[in-house]
Amino acid sequence: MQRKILLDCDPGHDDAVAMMLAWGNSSIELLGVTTVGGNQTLDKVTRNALSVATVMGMHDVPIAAGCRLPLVRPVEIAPDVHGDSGLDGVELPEPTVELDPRHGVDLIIETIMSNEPGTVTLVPTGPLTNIAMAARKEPRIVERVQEVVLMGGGYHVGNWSPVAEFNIKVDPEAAHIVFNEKWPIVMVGLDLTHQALATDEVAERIAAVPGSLSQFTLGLFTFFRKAYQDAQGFDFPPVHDPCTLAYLIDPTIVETVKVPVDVELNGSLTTGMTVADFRAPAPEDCHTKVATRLDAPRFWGLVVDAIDRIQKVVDA
Ligand SMILES: [Ca+2]
Repeated sequence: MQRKILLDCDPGHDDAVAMMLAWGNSSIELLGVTTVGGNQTLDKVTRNALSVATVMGMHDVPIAAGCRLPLVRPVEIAPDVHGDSGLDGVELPEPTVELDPRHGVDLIIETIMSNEPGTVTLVPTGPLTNIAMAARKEPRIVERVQEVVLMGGGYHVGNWSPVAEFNIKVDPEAAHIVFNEKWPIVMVGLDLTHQALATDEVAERIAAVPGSLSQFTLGLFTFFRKAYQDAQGFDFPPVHDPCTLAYLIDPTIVETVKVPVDVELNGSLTTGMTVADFRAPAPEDCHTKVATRLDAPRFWGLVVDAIDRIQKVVDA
């Protein structure tokens, strides 16, 4: 059975790969894409989403722009990691996919409310502003959502501070709202996504797929690798966001453990930290899981298959 998902993203190199996996895997039904200010400004990431949709021939999935700014804090973007466009390293085509006129938050609400309860999964891969706003605007979505599988946070390391990950750090109040609603949450954080490294071997596997989409992906990886080398001291870039989709496609690829998680708002050093409590067996009502271990070869197998499948449809 297909998993119906809404992808809420800020493309973003790894978001672009998440779009490929969401669009190019037969066990996912992509109901919509919403954008949020994050890796770059809302205008830039929205254009990037439309361009990536154009590259993939994705014309029938609504794409709507969401929130421009975090709920409380000043906006932060990540040009050191994603470049001036938010998707540097590739030639982005002029979009031929049109933007849905709705606000992203309304697209999220309308999609959840118009589908059977318990059938729509939210997949946020940017700051959680849209998801928090949707939960506040229409609280009934919380019990209708099947699961929230988000890229963000980490229980051991940070990347935007010693202990905070970018998506959570940019809008910690939104993250606090999302983690404290009682929907089932899977936190696919840095502990997991730092295992999703685009190594030379991965690049070779992608390069072996005929067509332009593999070249597009390699262009993304080349820029992303340099950025991660320069800004964060990685040999190879971690491709965070598609790990959420891998979990949904095949949960045996992403191991999880049930632990309570909350978001620090008031720390002088730790604001935006996702605090996971590993001390004891999780309480009965624990609604959060954290991702711990990735089967990287099978994860990359999914990405390669998605690129191949999309290319064949584009060529047909
Ligand atoms: Ca992202």
